[in-house]
Amino acid sequence: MTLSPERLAQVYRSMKLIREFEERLHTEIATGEIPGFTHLYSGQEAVAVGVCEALSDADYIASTHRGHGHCIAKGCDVTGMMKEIYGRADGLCKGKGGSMHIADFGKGMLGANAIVGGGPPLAVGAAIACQLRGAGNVSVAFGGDGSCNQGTVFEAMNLAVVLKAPVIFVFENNGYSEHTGVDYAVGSKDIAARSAGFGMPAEKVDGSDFFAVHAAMQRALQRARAGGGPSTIEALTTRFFGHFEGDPQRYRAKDEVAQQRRSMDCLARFRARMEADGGPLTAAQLDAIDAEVMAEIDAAVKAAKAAPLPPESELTTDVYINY
Ligand SMILES: Cc1ncc(C[n+]2csc(CCOP(=O)(O)OP(=O)(O)O)c2C)c(N)n1
Ligand SMILES: [Mg+2]
Repeated sequence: MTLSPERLAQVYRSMKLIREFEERLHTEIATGEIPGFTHLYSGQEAVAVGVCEALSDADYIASTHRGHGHCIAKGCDVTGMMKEIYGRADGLCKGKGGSMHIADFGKGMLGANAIVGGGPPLAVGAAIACQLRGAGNVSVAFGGDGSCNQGTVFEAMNLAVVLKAPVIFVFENNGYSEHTGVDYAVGSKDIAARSAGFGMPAEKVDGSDFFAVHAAMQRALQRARAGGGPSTIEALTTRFFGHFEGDPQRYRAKDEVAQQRRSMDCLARFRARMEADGGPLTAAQLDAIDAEVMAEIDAAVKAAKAAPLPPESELTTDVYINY
């Protein structure tokens, strides 16, 4: 175990925050109070947290349409995010972005992105900026299994290899692109091997195991920070909800999710690992973190519901950035 007890507690806290954020949103969305479209990240927490644990605010991530987990793992303020999703004036993006466009440049979070395969070119651009600044910072491109079929992603991977850009491509293979299974949609059936074809190291990890993701990320990070160029991590994972909120999920077996909640729950697996290793975190410590997180999410929802909507006078501002 290379992480201190304090950092392990932070890891568990981040994964639990993501889970409760999403589980609570699932309930709140059903009330009809939240505008827009939402894609929940529950089930994939170990990927976001395993990847972001060793990143600083000066390292960048480019996210996807399923971005809440990436934001939380990168340190975005949970209340600011909740307000953003509720479309409130003091949300992280003034309530104008919503679930699919949360960004926080101060935290190196370049934005969720409704364009599948839109993140990798941005992440490569950010990586080139890191390379030019020469401070050893890196950039991460998150994408789903569906994104690996996009031309933008191919071009981004090739350019990263050619320029030895300090970027890590993280493909979260949750088995589906919308309602289409990965076995049907990905010709080679092997995303990591496809990345390797571009000339970079690529490994496949168990995305429900924080420690496996973290170890792979350490290898990729060392390489990128040392000027060795890009790497790919394919994390095998699952989503506990539908593609979007409201998806009836008729393309999944009846008991598929229930079974995966039993066998692929990264929080349960983290707890089991602590128990098997005899610590360093006890069950009581983890329970205390759970209680803190529940209170934090509850407060975030209350604050979001009470916050003002943007005034009409702000309707046409922030359309273009002001430098
Ligand atoms: C360029 C583009 N094509 C199609 C879509 C419609 N779309 C939105 S999400 C999605 C599936 C993405 O699947 P995947 O990359 O596996 O991510 P997941 O939803 O599983 O997290 C698609 C096809 C889009 N948003 N952008
Ligand atoms: Mg997918």
